[in-house]
Amino acid sequence: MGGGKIVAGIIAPHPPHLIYAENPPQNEPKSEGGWEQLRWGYERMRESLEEVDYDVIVILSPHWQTYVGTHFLGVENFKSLSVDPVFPNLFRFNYDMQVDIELAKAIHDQAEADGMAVKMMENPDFRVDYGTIVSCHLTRPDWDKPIVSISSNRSRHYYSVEVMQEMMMQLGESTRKAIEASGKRVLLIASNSLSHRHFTTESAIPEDMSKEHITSHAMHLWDMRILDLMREGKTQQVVDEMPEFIEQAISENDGGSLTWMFSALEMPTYSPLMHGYGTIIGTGNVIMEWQHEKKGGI
Ligand code: 2X7
Ligand code: FE2
Repeated sequence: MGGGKIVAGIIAPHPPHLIYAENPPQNEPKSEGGWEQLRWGYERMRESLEEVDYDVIVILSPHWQTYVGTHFLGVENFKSLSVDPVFPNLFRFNYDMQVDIELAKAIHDQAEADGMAVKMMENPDFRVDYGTIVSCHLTRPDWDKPIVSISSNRSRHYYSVEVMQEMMMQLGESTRKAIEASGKRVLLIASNSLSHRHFTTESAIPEDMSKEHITSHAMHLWDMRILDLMREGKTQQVVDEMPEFIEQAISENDGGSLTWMFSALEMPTYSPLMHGYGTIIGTGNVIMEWQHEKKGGI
């Protein structure tokens, strides 16, 4: 077919606190708000994405962890209750999502042809990870677009950050080739926090913002360094510095989502839109958009 396109790529972090604070009807626990800077950032990003025409969302979440290969959701509809294992007091979310199996299979097949170990996940009772659910909800609360959900192969843990990066660079290329061949217009989501050192105790009122701050100055400096590099269009340098960032800031990019997205976007050198930055239980989170089609990307 051909003519498919990645129209935009975003970093959309997934702490369940953001859903809790937003009080959507799907989530059982109710809050008094909180984490407004990040939620306003998401609001700005949703406004910006209203101008982007896309058919499907393709997302990679570090909370769907697979150790043998990269997996793809392969059932048309998933509907269940997602309970966060660490924060059941904040996140008990009724989800109902459609999967674009055709595109999922196309990326799977392309990655396989390119030498990767892959698998379609065809168990209808599979519980979708909360990273995928939170990022998709906050990006598109109407749930009116199908998604392709890609697992995070934990090659970082089995091997090293360097092996993870090589695999994600390949997966990004395979993703791009399959999208181009599909004829579809695609929004990519890298679902992750930046620095990822978090508090180990919860305050009496989880949304008490007088208790929210970055865990340390060192984490702040790391987040600002990576943010500045991305804003300057130095995505290759971000990838080059990733091993140190992951080692020193326990970055959630160890799941590969950012490297995968940059590779799929062909290492963009233009400036992304900065929609917001904020901390959640001490971790650093940014909401950022690469306006790929507008900037002349494929
Ligand atoms: O998954 C997360 C996260 N990445 C950061 C902070 C808090 C909770 O969940
Ligand atoms: Fe996370």
